[in-house]
Amino acid sequence: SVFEPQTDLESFHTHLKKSKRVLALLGAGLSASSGLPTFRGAGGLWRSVKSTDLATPQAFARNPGLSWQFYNYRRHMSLSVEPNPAHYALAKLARKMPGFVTLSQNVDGLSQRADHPSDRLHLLHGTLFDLKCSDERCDYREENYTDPVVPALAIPADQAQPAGSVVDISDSMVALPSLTTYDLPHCPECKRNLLRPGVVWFGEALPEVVLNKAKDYLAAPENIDLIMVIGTSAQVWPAAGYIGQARARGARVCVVNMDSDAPPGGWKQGDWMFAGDAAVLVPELLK
Ligand code: BJW
Repeated sequence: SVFEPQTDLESFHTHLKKSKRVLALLGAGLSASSGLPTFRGAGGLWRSVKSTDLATPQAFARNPGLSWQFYNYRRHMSLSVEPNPAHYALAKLARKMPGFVTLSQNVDGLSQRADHPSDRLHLLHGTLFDLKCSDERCDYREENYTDPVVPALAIPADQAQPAGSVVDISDSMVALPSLTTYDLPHCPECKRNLLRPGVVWFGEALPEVVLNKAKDYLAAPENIDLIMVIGTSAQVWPAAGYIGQARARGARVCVVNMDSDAPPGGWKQGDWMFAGDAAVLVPELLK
């Protein structure tokens, strides 16, 4: 494109200081240095299946046991790691700036654990720690941090590692116990169907309350000063579309990504690109 993004902290700090309405769009790269894998690229395979192929209603219908192994493991890993300095820096900005809103694609619960104010943390793709009935006609939902989610999904301990470590069942060379439907979590309300994780799979609608929060923020008469696009490949919709919508309301775009050629829809004058680890860069940017 005609414009090269700015890369200096100073011009970013100057703009942030003047900003009143700021959005952050978060993706898996934010939690990478906490030790959680991203979806695309290295680490995006789970037992030689693409993680994104497991994130579908079809994968759950075909093999609910494998799907639950995947999600129970992700819950365990998410609970085992800690928020990193970027999660804390974003939470701090949210406490300081009433016009700051986070739209997170992450389901790992790390922003919540960093004390991000919940009224301005909108979870576009749900969370691993909500469970709901897999039958849409049943409205059962619960918040659930039990690890393992049911005893049959307990991950074997890794004897070669420090106490508390589990074997890496994302590696297809590691044997998985075989499961029957009976072993999986069931809905206590309809007592017939399986529970499923309260995340948004491909082809499913995002939570209506969350869509409405984003829509209201973008429709407000006041301009948006800035959107920070942190650790996301911005390939998944409607999340990716918020970048263009924020631009249309006047926002400058600041991308923080390990991969320096990840411009979401090309650069415009006044944008920033900070290439590197979000856990290092975001605290510098928000200092
Ligand atoms: C670092 C780093 C470090 C690494 N520091 N950076 C319009 C056009 C085309 C298609 C569609 C469209 N509208 C809807 C669709 C269909 C579909 C879609 O978007 N498809 C595209 C892939 C083409 N969207 C949907 O189906 C959505 N539903 C919907 O729109 O409903 C209505 C409808 C349906 C069908 C048709 C039309 C309308 C739902 C999307 C749900 C996405 N769900 C998942 C799984 C959640 C559950 C789970 O966790 O298992 O969400 S998929 C997966 O991708 C997950 C993520 O939140 C999401 C985004 O991934 P993210 O976070 O960007 O991760 P990566 O791995 O892609 O990128 C990581 C980045 O970090 C990289 O750039 C690295 O470089 C960087 N990085 N380490 C900084 N240390």
